[in-house]
Amino acid sequence: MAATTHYRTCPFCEATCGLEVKVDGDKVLSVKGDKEDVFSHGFICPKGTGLKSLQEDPDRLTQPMLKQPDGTHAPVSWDEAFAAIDEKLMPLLDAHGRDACAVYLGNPSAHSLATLLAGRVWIKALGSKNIYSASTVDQMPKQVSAALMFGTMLSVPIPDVDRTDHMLILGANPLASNGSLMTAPDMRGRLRAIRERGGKVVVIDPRRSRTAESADEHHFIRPGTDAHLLFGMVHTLFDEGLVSVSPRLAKYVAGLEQIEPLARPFTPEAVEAVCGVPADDVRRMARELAAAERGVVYGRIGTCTQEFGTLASWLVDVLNVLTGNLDEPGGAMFTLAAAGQANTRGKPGSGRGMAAGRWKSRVRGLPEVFGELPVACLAEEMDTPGEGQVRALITVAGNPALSTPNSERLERALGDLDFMLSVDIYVNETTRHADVILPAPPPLQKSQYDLAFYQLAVRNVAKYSPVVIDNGIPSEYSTLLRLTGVLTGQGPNADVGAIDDFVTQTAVQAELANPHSPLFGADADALIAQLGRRSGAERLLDLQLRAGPYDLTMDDLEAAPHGIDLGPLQPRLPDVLRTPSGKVELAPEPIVADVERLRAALAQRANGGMVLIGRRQLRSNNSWMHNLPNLVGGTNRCTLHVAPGDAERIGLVDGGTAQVRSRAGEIVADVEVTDAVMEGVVSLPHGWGHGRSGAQMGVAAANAGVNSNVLTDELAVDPLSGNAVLSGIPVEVAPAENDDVPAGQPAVAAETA
Ligand SMILES: Nc1nc2c(c(=O)[nH]1)N[C@H]1C(S)=C(S)[C@@H](COP(=O)(O)OP(=O)(O)OC[C@H]3O[C@@H](n4cnc5c(=O)[nH]c(N)nc54)[C@H](O)[C@@H]3O)O[C@H]1N2
Ligand SMILES: Nc1nc2c(c(=O)[nH]1)N[C@H]1C(S)=C(S)[C@@H](COP(=O)(O)OP(=O)(O)OC[C@H]3O[C@@H](n4cnc5c(=O)[nH]c(N)nc54)[C@H](O)[C@@H]3O)O[C@H]1N2
Ligand code: SF4
Ligand SMILES: [Mo]
Repeated sequence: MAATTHYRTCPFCEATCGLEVKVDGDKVLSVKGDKEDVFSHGFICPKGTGLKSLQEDPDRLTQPMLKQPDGTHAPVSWDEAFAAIDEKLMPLLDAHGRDACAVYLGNPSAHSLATLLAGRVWIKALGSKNIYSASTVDQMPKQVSAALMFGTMLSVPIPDVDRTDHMLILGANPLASNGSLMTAPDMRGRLRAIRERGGKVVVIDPRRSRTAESADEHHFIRPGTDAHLLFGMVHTLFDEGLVSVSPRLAKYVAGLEQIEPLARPFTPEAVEAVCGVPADDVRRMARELAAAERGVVYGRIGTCTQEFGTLASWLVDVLNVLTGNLDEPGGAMFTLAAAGQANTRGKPGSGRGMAAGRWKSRVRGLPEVFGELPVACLAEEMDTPGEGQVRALITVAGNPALSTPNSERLERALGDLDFMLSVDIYVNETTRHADVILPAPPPLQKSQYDLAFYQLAVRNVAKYSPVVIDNGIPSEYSTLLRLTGVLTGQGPNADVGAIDDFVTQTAVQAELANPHSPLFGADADALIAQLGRRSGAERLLDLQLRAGPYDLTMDDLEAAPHGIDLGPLQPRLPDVLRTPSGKVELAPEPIVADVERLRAALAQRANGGMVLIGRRQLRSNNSWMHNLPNLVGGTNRCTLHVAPGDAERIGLVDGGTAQVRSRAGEIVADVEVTDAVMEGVVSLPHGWGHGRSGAQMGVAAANAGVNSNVLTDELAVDPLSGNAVLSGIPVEVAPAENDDVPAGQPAVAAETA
């Protein structure tokens, strides 16, 4: 066979880089950046080549796995696997009701067209209130603040990095993560360009991260206190007469008058005592932001996975409004995606607003948000007996055994389930508990369109990548539709094509009946005929494109393998809004009510105790890329970063080990002494802790590390979003007592990951 060249989007992170992939049959010859990609222009990070190693990974599943009586997993046919699901799951649902089966959707499911589009179908067919996802260990606070302020959960204002002169970054390290809630390939180049055009980049982080290192200015902050700092800046703007909301913006904003009184107690001096940023710097940062012609504040996971996550997420956009930077070029803008965006659907300019609190979790009574419950509640829903107890679990592309708080409790509960099904690519820490594991195709064996991340991009772009290598693993779309067949009582061998036709017809009917759709009133049969030869996820995407704000179809995307550039972000107010008032709600009632908690915390001074934070590593991807030999090792190791002063005080040495204990658990970690982390804070990356019995990931087991989520506390959540607090966990740190614990390798030159 001859080598062929294919262009496709990398699915591993939010940056959506274009890759050039050369294959010969099913052998991958090379993976490079696609120089002609309209968005990434050839940029690629070290993980991009993981596409090849993942394709070749002998541990990756290619067949369904069935748990045997002795607890091991053995390969079976698809028919046998679905027969087992039908036989075990359906009687359980009949006996205990639909809520007895919980769902957990992991991060890669947000990167997959197939799982996103099928998700609406099979989860509805299951009909459970116990829906969980990685969102509540991630960005849920931002979704809550965005929905309350602008009306939908993905109406997140995106930094217009390519036109800004001043960028204040809190709790994000895009030089390692490659950007999040800000889809932008090559953040290093984009941040450098800000400085080259005379602008300024300021980073707020308890660690001197890669991004902090390359910025103009970096301030350490005590973990979990960003909302205090941001309120101190808001206070300064009012105090010094620096609020400048343009007349255009003022027309669309409600609640402005409530902000000044809310900010009053948060004087720069008062917040300094809590967050550790000097009052003069707080004032200066506020003045510089206000003075910038085009400035933007951007907060990411460090501002979300904390005690005041929703407040901090809200204050980021309050500052963007008060400095006149919302919806302005170079400020924080709303992306206009080609497909699937809720804020382009329905009547422009107003809507139903945020949905939350329609039901509560059984044990702790935490409210549902956007149809899901906090994953911090999942273990207790499984291990607390009584009416409504969760007895079964379906995971799709998730590894909650490593990624969610108090994971030891969760793992115990997983072991006690009556039934568990996973759709995944590995037998790992989570799926080893599953009765049935259905394999998902690896990236080169599936098509891609980033339905979610093109809604959060710094430019308007659209790109579709077809399957490169077809090795016969069914797409997750058809696997999950086959599961729908089981869940709707059609048995294990339902006609997936018929379910797919039904799904498409239902979607077409809904579109034609929507008076605000460009397809309103069209003829259903004619439209279905136009959707033509495609089926499955592609056909649904074609429909969404036709119903979207650009004149695009799947044919257009297929004809543009390097993507379609739809231009820089444009002002979208007021049409983007879906709040009931038709305004930007600057002071939403639930958030205002939570400010009192933040004010009370002004009295809390640091008590001298240590707190734990995480960090992301350039060559990792949460928990699941540690089996790729070209990525693990070297600086990509699981080490506890400790500041030199703390190490000396506690008696820790570089290359030694430390015992770290929290309310939830205890671990022993290899120590790396580095002044990149502030005093009083230790940092451990998440996603490690491999090598568990029953898992089948040889390379990961040899580079096991320890699981930071043994230490995080499932009882600590941000009340408005239910998001887990993963940053600022109180811990006790001591030299490891026991010398048989494997000691750390000699520290490599301290990587500021
Ligand atoms: N302490 C701490 N914990 C954290 C974080 C933190 O910063 N600190 N970060 C949190 C964040 S932001 C996130 S998003 C979560 C992630 O939490 P999860 O999504 O639960 O975890 P991942 O490690 O992303 O695991 C992804 C799973 O999907 C599988 N997989 C990979 N590709 C595919 C595919 O194409 N199809 C299918 N079906 N499966 C696939 C992998 O084998 C793995 O089992 O972790 C969170 N946990
Ligand atoms: N290489 C790589 N890329 C990834 C991932 C990965 O695992 N590896 N994961 C992907 C996922 S799922 C996500 S969600 C994104 C996340 O993308 P980012 O939000 O950019 O995530 P991080 O790189 O963890 O950066 C968070 C920063 O917040 C800091 N921080 C911790 N606590 C606080 C705090 O209280 N206040 C402030 N101001 N800062 C704090 C940490 O020190 C860290 O530097 O990355 C994605 N990209
Ligand atoms: S930055 Fe993200 S999308 Fe780009 S190559 Fe790296 S992992 Fe893939
Ligand atoms: Mo994430």
